[in-house]
Parts: sequence; C-alpha cells; structure tokens
Amino acid sequence: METLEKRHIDYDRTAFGDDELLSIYTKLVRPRLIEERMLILLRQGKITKWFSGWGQEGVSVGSAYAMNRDEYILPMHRNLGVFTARDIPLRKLFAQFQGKLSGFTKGRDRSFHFGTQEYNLVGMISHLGPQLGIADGIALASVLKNEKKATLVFTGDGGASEGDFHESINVAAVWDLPVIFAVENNCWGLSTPSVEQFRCKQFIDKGIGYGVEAVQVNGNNILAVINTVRKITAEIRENPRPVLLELMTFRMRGHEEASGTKYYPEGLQDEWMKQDPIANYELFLKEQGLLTDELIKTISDSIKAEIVDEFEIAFQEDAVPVNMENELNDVYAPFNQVVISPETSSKTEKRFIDGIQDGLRQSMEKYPELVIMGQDIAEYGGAFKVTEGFVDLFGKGRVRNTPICESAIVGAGLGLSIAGMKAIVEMQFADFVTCGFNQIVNNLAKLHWRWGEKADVVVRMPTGAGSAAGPFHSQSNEAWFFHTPGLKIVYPSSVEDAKGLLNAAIEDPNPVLFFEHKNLYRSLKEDLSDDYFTVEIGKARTVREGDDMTIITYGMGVHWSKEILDEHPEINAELIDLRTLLPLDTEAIYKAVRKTGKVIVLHEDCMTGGIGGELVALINENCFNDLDAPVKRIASIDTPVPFDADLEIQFLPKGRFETALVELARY
Ligand SMILES: Cc1ncc(C[n+]2csc(CCOP(=O)(O)OP(=O)(O)O)c2C)c(N)n1
Repeated sequence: METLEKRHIDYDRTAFGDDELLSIYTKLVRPRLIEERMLILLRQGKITKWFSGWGQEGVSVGSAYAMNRDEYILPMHRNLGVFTARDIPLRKLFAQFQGKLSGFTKGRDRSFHFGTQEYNLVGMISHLGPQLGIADGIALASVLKNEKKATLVFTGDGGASEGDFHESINVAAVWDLPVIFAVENNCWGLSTPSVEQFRCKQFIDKGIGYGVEAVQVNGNNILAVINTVRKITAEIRENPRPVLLELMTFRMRGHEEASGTKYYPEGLQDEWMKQDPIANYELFLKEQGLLTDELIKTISDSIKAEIVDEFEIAFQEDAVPVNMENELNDVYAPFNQVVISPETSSKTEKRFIDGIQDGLRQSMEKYPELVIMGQDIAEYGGAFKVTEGFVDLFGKGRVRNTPICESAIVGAGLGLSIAGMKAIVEMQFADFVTCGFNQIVNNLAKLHWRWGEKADVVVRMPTGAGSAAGPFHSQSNEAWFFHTPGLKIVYPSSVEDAKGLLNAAIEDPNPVLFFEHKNLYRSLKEDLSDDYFTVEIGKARTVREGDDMTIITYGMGVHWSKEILDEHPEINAELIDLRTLLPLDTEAIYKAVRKTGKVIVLHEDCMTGGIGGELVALINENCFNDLDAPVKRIASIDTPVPFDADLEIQFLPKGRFETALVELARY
C-alpha cells in the first residue's frame, strides 16, 4: 500500500462521526487489498485477468456507500469496490472470479459480469454502454411504483462515446427518471486519452445538451463522493430526474495487467499517485487522531487474512461440473405454460390487427405491472394504430411514447423486468430492430443463462414485404435472431394465433420476438374469441391435412400455400404452420415429413442463411430414410427487398413456390 508524506486532498468531515469515518476507511481499503492479492495470484497463474480499479476505489466505494442498500447500482469493470461495499461474501465473489459453482454464473461468465437481486446489483456485459438503458428501466419501475428510489449506473469516459450513453441519458431526461449517470472519468479508455474520445473541455459540459443537471466531483475524495451522491439521491428520490455525475479519477494500473501502461506520458502516474484515494484518506484520519500506523496494520492484517482464507475456500471448491443438460436447461427461464382457453364461446369477426390489439388490451388488464413502450404509440396509437385508445384505458405511465432510441428502450424493457415488471417494446417497423440489436442478442438473450435473471420482455415486430415499401420497411429478419440461444421467436399467421400467442408471449418470462406480418393486419379476418386465452408457444399447427407432400412454412407462407393449393385441387398437401420458430417444434416437423415423404420448406425471408436451411438440415439428419424426394427450399431471392411492385413480386417466393409444388407433386 502506498503512503504519502503530505496530504493532497481536502476533506470535509462535517457530515461524519468518528466511527463512520473509520468504517468508511475499512471499506475503502478492502478492494485495494483484494487487488494486491489478485496480482500475486495472477503472477502465480492462479487467477485469470480482471480490470483493475486500483486508484479508483473512492468512486466505487463512495458511490455504493451513499446509495441505499435496496437501490440498484449497475457497476462496470473497474468497480470491485461496489461489490465489496455491498458486502458480498468474499468467498462467493472469489468463486465467481474462479468460475466456480458457488459464484454467481455457474462458471459461465467472468469476474464482474454478473448481477444479483440479493444485493441489488446488475453487472455489465462486455459491450459497456448497454448498462445505461437498463438503469432507465429500473428507475422507471421505481417511479411507476412510487417507491422514491434512485438508481446509479456507471460508465467509463470512453464507454460514454457509445450511442447507448446518448440514448439512455436522453430517455431519462425526457421521462424524468431518477438515474445518476456516474461517469468514472479516469481520463483514458485503454490507450486512448479523453481528448480523442470527446471534444468538450470537461465531460459535464455534455449535460446541458441533454437538459440535465451535471455535477463534477473529485472521485478520489471518498467523503466528497459520498456527500455528492447522498445529496443527489436525496433530491432525485423526491423530485425524479437524471443527473450526470462526473467523477474525476485515474487508473493506476493497466487496462488489464497484460496491456501495461506505456502509453501514459512520463510522470503522469507519479502525479496521480499523490492523489491516491486511500493514502490521502489515511493521512487525513491520522490528522484527525482516528488512525495510527498500528491500527492501519491491524485493519490491513485482518482483511488480508480474510482474503487469503476466502480465496483458499474458492480454490478448494471443485471445478464446475461439466454437464450439457445443465447448460441447455438454463438457456430459458423455467416456465411451464398452462394453456388458457376462452371462458365463453362468445366470438366476433376480427381482423389480424384487432386480434393483436385484443391480446394487448387484455394482457394490460391482466398484468397491472405491464408497460408498453414505442415510438408514437400513445395518443397517436402507433404507426399501425395497434395501441389506439390505450392511453385512455391505461394512462401514459404504462403506454409510453419513446424517443427514437431503440437500444435504450429495449434496455429499459430489461430494466423494468429486473425491477419486477413486464415490458413490451413496439418496433415501429421490424427493420429498425437493428438499432436495438445488441440489447436483444447480448443482454435479453443471455441474461438468464448468465446469472439466472429473467428478461420478461416482448419485442413486437411489424414485419414483411408485399406493400412496395422498399428495402427498409419490408425486411424479414427473424433469421438474425434464430441463431441466438435464449430468445423465443413467435410468428403467427392466423387471427386466433395472433391474439393467443401474443398473450402467451406476454405471460412467458423469457424474451420473445413477436413477428406480425403487416400485410395481414387489415387483410385477414376470422371469428375470434372475445375472452382472454393463450396458445401454446413452441407448438406448430397443422393447417391442412394431406398425403401427397408436406409444406412447412410460417407467416405469409401459410396464406400463399393455401391460395395456391386452392388453385391446385389435384395436390393433396399437408400444410404445417410453424407459428413458433424458436424453440422449434421438431416433433411436429418430423411427423409431418414422415407422413408424406415429400417436403417443401417455404419462407418469405431470403434464401441464404434463412430458417429453411436449418429445417432442411434437420429433416435430412432425422428423416432421411422417410424421404421419397429431395427436400425443396423456396424463399425470396438473395437481394434487399425492392421498392417497385413488379420487382417485389419477382423478389418474393410465391411464383417459384407454385412451380416447385407442381414439380414435387409429379416427382
Ligand atoms: C462495444 C465495445 N467496444 C470495445 C470494447 C473494448 N474495450 C473494453 S474496455 C475499453 C475501454 C473503455 O474505456 P472507459 O469506458 O473509459 O473505461 P475504463 O476502462 O477507462 O475504465 C474498450 C475499448 C468493448 N468492450 N465494447
């Protein structure tokens, strides 16, 4: 531990009694002593890399200390002090570092990449910025529940260059969310200095652009950090709003040990050494007559002994058992869907869009904790008017217009879920999900498998071509997500399924992408149960029975198939609507294939890398001996979706499907 001859930080102890000052000291040295030990273990090859918070402990410990214990903190990679300040037992923390079962992620994720409801902490994913949107959702939940709680989310000065920072602080500003955006400004992002990260003289200058209050504090002054965070939290709990808090500090060690610190200019580390948060605080406490060299040694020896013992316990723990079933079982949050039938036989003829609206409305009634978010969805009713009238029914708190910030809003959906609520995010068009892609595939999809927390979010995706809307309002993009374990993908083609599967998706605690074909919204009509009901997720539907061949499809493909089969009464085909793409109903697929021995797989999405490829592979692997003909795969051509109506007809697979159907019938 460094010592200083002269103190370089001024402290204001007005708000602190002697005992508290000392107790803060023990909390402050703890992460430093852990890192000292970790450095030894690293050199001995007993521990893998982590990201050091050496020199930044004032930020982590001070912030965590100042927050109430039941308020969420979303730490980053240098915030060991947050975890220790929340008193996570060291053996559990070290088991996490060592990938042991008694850690937080069953060996599936590393060091600080975990969350824990028990300690109200939500750890990061490597992508840095996505943390920020989650904080918005947690804070929104606290506002909607009138809990008067603050949320604190960290970001580095470098990570704050990501779009997520802009989106999240903007959403928090517009929605008056009680979030502290704590920018841990250690002046560097790996080897890149702040001047290459942003042009403002100081980070807080960004606050005015977002219309939020911005405060700067010396992050190495633990008492100043505590005072500042206490003051802000006291204010925003009562009068919710975001605050941008810039905590000035410096990283003394490398980004991680192996990358070194050679890029720091000569003398810079020596200058910052004088600002060490612990050495300065020690001097201050000595001046106050509260600390002596003996007491420092006593405290340090006792913490060090604890660290050695607790590391030993973590080392002694058996390696995590390697069991494939365990890995696969944890991909989804456990949920046994009990299908709910309509209470009465009352039915009304409704359009596809009405089925969706019915489901949404009845789910909003059933789940008071359910919130819908999307662009223009409030008074305007959404681009397709699905939520028309919802503000009057459920209020603006639960039917929320969002800024054009897909990433922050999907993140906010996850935050709502973490805080015990349910979320639906409406993409205005499925095409725009690209802007929220990271949150979906990296946060929502992996969360349960990583640390056992559910991601109770439905993303509604108005999808598909056929209305001459061009390449950015027509795409089929289900295959982008099909490849990501942890997501469910639901794609109804009937009015009944639209309502029943949407209700089921909302009920399911797992993240569901719910595809709604825009061309079906107003063209398809069916008698629909008026009551609330659900349809089983993961179950395909036999639309028509037949013996000549099997058509496996979903979405618009079901309607094209019906239409063309009606024109070819000589072909007696079994028609399977997958309805759920993830998880796939493989049993239904194999059964239908075995029944006829001839198969066409049809989808609107492009051919290459489409879901059809996976279906054909599965059929080949599992039903080869039952096949009487090569499996046909019909899809859109491998181009973006064209605007011109004739070009679009050529792009779409309907015409090629008819030819293939007739050919296969003759085979
Ligand atoms: C999206 C993304 N891009 C790049 C990286 C690689 N990376 C990890 S940390 C880091 C620097 C982060 O700097 P800053 O946010 O200032 O935090 P610091 O490490 O300085 O605490 C980079 C470039 C990443 N993890 N995620």
